[in-house]
Amino acid sequence: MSKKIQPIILLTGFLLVSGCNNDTQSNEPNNQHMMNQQSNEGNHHMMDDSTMEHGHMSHDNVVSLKDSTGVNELNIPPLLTSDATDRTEYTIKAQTGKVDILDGMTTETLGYNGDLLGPVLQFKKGETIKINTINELDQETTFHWHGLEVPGEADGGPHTTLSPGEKEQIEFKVTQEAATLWFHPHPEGKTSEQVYKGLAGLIYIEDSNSAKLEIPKEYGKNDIPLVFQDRIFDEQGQLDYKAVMNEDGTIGDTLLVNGTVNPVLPVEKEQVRLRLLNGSNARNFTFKLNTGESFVQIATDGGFLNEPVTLNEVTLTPSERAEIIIDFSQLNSTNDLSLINEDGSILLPFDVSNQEADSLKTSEKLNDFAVTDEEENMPVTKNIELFGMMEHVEINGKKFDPERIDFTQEQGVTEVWEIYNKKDMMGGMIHPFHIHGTQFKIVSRDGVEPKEYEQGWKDTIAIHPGEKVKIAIQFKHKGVYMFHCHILEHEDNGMMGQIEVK
Ligand SMILES: [Cu+2]
Repeated sequence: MSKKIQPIILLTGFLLVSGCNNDTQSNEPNNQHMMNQQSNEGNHHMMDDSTMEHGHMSHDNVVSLKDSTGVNELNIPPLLTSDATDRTEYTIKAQTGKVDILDGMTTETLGYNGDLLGPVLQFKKGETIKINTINELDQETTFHWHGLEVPGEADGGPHTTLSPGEKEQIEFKVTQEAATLWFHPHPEGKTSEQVYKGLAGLIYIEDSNSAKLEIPKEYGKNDIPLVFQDRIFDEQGQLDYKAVMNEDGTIGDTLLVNGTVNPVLPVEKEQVRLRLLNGSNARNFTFKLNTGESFVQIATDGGFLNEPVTLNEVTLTPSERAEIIIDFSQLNSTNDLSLINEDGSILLPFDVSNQEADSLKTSEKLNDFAVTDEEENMPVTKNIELFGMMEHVEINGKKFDPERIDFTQEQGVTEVWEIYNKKDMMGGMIHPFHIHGTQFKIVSRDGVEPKEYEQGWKDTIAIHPGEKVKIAIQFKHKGVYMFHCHILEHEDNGMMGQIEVK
């Protein structure tokens, strides 16, 4: 956690005179400040008005990603099977690795049960799961199950670190509905670097509803896991986090999808389900087809939407998920088709075969989700104010203190929280706000009912500068849980608090 002196902000001329923090910034040419066309000095002095207007390290004008050339077939992570045939027991090891990500270069990485990223864990609702977590790194780590409704002691927050060489078995029952969740480390002040170097994996929950729905389900064929992460490789092909780290969120120019650079996804002319995870430290993605054609979204972070929602684009801030279905049999042309980002950069080209696959009709009714009248009319009982920039980020005027409990809530009791992203004099930035150990409902954004594609279970929500969002939230289990900004550098800089559920 940063113990830096707060900057004295002089309004006249927007001069920032600070500590001056340049000791924490690298002069490497591929530093994000340079990529934003700001000199290292310029970041603190004489920023032009347009930069100021959109908020310091604005995420609106970050460096574009290099287009995927589509030369490498997308890596599909293995599904992790149980260690035992008579029970659901798994082993997950955090370890170091070496991968030839770039041509002719070997990158030092971190991974779960492998060199980079992790396998996909598949749980069924109702199962009791045992996971043997093993830390084979030379540093502390934790195993956090993002979006999973588990007791605080199994959640893998910063209080439950494993030292190098340490093992721990955790156990929990899966009580929530079908969803695409993920897991990653959460050690205090070290999350950004460990995720950046490759520690992340997906969790699928299936239930009786997902089993009966007509949706694409063939893993790796028409049900595709997609972990999007932007990175900066140095000239030796390494992920030198300390050299490129940005206090306001580390943004890269090179996209990895499931750890693959320049990926291409082969598909047949059929409906294909893409399970999108924004696994970046800080970059927001707006996914769309380069033809502008539509697709349907079927799921949010924590479950299915009530019905497929037709969209032309879907935006995900760090750690948010969405499941979408693209019907490749219905598109006008399948030549040069790709998933692109808002600025047009090619994220994932599709190699569409001429083969027509069996056509499937997506179920029109997917789920039974609702914000009740009672929840809509409940008074706000917890207020969260997000504020700040760089290392001076805070929640309700405070930085994270592992010894301080910020809120308490009773197990199984729904409350309405209001989360406010307070603008700073430079406009502020979007903070993706995440709460551990539960899924919540969005009641309103600035008093207005959320859009159809947000009417589903969420564990992370993008809060825009100046926006006030109400959520209805309850915890099924007891324990201490984190709530924090999921720009990982903001989290590491203390934009995090704790709630104790009793
Ligand atoms: Cu933030």
